[in-house]
Amino acid sequence: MLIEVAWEVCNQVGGIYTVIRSKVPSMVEKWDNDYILLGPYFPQRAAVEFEPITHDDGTEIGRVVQRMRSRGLDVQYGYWLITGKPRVVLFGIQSLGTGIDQVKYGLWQRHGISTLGVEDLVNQVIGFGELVRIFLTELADESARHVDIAVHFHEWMASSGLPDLRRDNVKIATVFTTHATMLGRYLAQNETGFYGKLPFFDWQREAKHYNIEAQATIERLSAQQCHVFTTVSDVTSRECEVFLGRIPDLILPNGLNIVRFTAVHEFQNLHVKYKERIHEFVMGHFFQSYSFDLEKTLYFFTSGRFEFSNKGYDLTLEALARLNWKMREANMDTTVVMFMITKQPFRSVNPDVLHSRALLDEIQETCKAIENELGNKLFLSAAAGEDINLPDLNQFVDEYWRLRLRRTIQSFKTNNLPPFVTHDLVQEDDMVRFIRQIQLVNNAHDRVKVVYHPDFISSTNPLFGLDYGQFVRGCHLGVFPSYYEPWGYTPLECVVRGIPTVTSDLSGFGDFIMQIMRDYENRGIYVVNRKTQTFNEAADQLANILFRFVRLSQRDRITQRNRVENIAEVFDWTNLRSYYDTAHDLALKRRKP
Ligand code: G6P
Ligand code: 1S3
Repeated sequence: MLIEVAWEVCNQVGGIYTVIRSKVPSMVEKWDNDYILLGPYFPQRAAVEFEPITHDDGTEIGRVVQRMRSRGLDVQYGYWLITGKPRVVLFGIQSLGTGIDQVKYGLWQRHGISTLGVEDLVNQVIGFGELVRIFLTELADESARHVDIAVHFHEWMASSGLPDLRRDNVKIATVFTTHATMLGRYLAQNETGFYGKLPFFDWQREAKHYNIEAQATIERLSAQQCHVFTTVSDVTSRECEVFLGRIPDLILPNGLNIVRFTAVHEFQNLHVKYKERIHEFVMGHFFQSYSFDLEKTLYFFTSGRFEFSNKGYDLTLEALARLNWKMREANMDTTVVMFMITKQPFRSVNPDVLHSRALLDEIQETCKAIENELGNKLFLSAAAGEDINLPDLNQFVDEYWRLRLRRTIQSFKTNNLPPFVTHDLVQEDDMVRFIRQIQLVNNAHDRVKVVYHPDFISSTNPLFGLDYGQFVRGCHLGVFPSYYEPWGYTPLECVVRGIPTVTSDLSGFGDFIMQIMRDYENRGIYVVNRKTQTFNEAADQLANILFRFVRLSQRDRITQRNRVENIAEVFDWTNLRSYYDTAHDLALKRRKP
């Protein structure tokens, strides 16, 4: 039996949700009913994704759930309503009550994990870890005589019970995967020259400094005490050695559940369809101040959590400023619109942005009304044979519609520059400051325009009305030259939709591509060298990549989209699951040599 444990089971927070969820169909194919997942129980979130099993299903899982419930613990058992529909057990953390203090005392006494004054999330994680521990101990007892159990823990947020499970010699084989190290995340963001200094960091001192001792210790003990320790890329493996004191046994690259169209032109058609929707936004946003040729406009984007330098937003903006200069020098009439998509606190969408969008819709409706009226009257006139030459079309349009169109156009036009932020931010942030500093503020003469959208894209969004996948399809290039990125799903999400992408050799994905493919650049995956180049050199390299891209002909772009989409299959879980299989086999062997 295989059990995967993660904080993001039925609870989307970030990248691990994508790993677990997209992998389920492939896991169920191998393990069938012998596969279950354990996660935390948050009623509101689970309401959408979870269906309880209400009858006694006669399984050992069902029996363990019943036993825990009879002890007053909140344990939910049912199906996760996603493709593959696996069985899941979710734990209501609150049901431990004040018992949590005893658990924390035990962690300190037995393992030296100090949880004094930690943030609430750490308390929740410890509660979850304890319920997982109880469950696995009971399950191992229940099935001791006839089933081998492998348990795969994802991240420290799932594994605070692991040290006790090993101490008590519970009969399970354990795999622990870290998807980033806590210290790596903090230090990469705050220490210049992080990678050069890496071998010299003292994990304990740094953990204390950033006030993450509990998290870092749980992570370190989990890595050291599991049977098989893994991470998602070679890049992160190097950090593990320093911060966690163990070199990972295996690297488990991330994949997706890839569904490809039978006919190649289908995804190309989708690109055109969703590009039209982005055109509509761009017209509403920019054309009130000035216009440009949409046939010669390219859409670039970046997206991710707001870790300004970790995600390479600084490098992207710097390279865009250089691209702008290059395009102006070369007298190009192409326009690049760059969308910076992330999540930052905001009050609302900027009312001016909403207003201009609404006015554009009004212009469109008025034009449609005129088109209808004109078409009908012209048809009547032609059928009556009133004039065999094309008559003066103006006579067919009512004075009312002419005036209405003129008024709407007048109120649409403004002398202000199009704003480079779409929302009213609670606080000015690094992105805004950087954009101002490099002066990419949407001047008419700039060839590169910037739209900073501090909210993730969703279909209910009033500005685009597209979901994230559709938005990606409508763009021409994804730009993700990260400085700290254990794996990085965003470039992969471009590849599977046939959209070329930029990544970096410091991201797990970029590093992996360089290992498995020679002509990746020719296939539409550009890798910026951030390992050995300075910020300035990397910005130059990226600007050159972008400049080459904007000079491709449409025909070349179409070919490149076909090529990049062809790579998608490599990242299908049906191919990458084998890395997980190896980890589970190895853990079972190590437990029972
Ligand atoms: C797809 C469509 C073509 C269209 C092209 C636009 O390939 O099948 O009909 O011309 O996209 O490509 P572009 O890179 O200019 O958005
Ligand atoms: C982590 O999520 P993040 O964006 O905080 O895990 C992801 C899944 O393995 C990985 O893609 C990403 O690089 C990590 O950073």
